[in-house]
Amino acid sequence: IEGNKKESRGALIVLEGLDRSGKSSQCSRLVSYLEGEGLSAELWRFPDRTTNVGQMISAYLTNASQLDDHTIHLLFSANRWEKRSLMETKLKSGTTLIVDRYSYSGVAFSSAKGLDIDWCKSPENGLLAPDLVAYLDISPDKAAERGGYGDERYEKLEFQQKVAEHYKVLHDASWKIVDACQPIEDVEKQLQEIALACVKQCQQGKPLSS
Ligand code: T5A
Ligand code: NA
Repeated sequence: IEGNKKESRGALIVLEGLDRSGKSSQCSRLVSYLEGEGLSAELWRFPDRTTNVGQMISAYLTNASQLDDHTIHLLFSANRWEKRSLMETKLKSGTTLIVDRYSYSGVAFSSAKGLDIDWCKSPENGLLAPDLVAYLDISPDKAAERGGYGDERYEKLEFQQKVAEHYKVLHDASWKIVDACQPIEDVEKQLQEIALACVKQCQQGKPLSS
């Protein structure tokens, strides 16, 4: 009956992984796929370099500015906080968000620099909890072989090796680990299946949490 129909919400789906693991390629393919299935979906990314905070982050990443490790950590977190209410509105209105990096990047990269992991996690408390985290798994060596490993601050093999170790500490059983060394289309197919299942769960009333 129309009157009893519960508004279905969108899913918060996060892709994580080392630099060059293929997140951006897969996020845009996933959005196209979901739209093709008749679903409302948007591509989001963190850092969102378009905001004032995002511009400070971008300057730091391109080595145009220097910042204390704690300060940049808090800016990455602030960049997520400034988007929180819009994310919530979109999700509640039924739009699925495919997000290229989220809090896990924040914690993995900063703790890889040596910052205390609990300190790193604390400013993330209260952000929306993802319904799905898909980790694109690639060795740092393989990732470095891919095109365009550039001049950005963290794009160095030795540092990416540390980040990979810190991501491992963050994994829990709910993460979907996808072998990112497969051909692009195979990774895509796997992500389509797990994302669609997640979207359906959310449509069926899985609550949104912080
Ligand atoms: N960061 C981020 C923090 O420190 N704290 C935080 O809180 C956050 C959010 C910027 C940096 O900021 C750090 C992490 C980062 O170091 P970014 O702007 O997202 O983050 O930049 P990157 O993650 O570095 O984005 P990349 O573009 O490097 O990597 P992607 O998106 O993972 O990879 P993608 O899709 O661009 O692909 C890279 C290359 O590989 C090829 C692609 O064609 C492309 O050439 N490729 C494949 N090749 C073979 N097989 C496959 N399956 C392939 N998939 C892709
Ligand atoms: Na990217």
